[in-house]
Amino acid sequence: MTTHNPASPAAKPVVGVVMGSSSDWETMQHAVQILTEFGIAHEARVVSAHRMPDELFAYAEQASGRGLQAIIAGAGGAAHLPGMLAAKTTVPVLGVPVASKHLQGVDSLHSIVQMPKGVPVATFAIGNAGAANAALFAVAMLALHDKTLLEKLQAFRTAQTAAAHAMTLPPQ
Ligand code: RP5
Repeated sequence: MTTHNPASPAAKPVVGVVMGSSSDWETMQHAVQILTEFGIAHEARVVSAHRMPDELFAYAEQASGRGLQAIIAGAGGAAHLPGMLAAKTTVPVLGVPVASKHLQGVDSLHSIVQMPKGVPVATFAIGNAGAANAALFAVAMLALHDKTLLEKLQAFRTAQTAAAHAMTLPPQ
């Protein structure tokens, strides 16, 4: 298990970042970067749906009691991790489709987004943007009850808008 608690080493994680393989880290690190930037206590670990199903169930079953308020779950290919977590917990699950070698993540996207009615997974874009946006979404959820965090999120948006205003194109 890898934990990252920027707020304080003793802080209990409020967001869990899980992924099906260490090969997903290249994508999922973009979620962790955002959580770190916003000072959200979090943890990151590999929980493979197919290779360690018992740990997947245990993680989901313990999530609420451990204080997790969101789980960001990334997986590729037959990406069952987010859906199976959602089946076992009411903690909101944010799914990130990781790009796969043969089908470029369209398989991952379809696996995650096509949940049956009654067991939702909030599904984000394939790849790095999806991982970052899942984390930003978790920040927005937490900011509903945290004024300081809301101000940070608003400042992030303001800076992003300023950066877009400052964009230039090569001479035509
Ligand atoms: C999925 O299979 C993982 O989420 C990963 O995206 C994909 C490939 O895993 P590795 O073979 O790289 O471990 O379970």
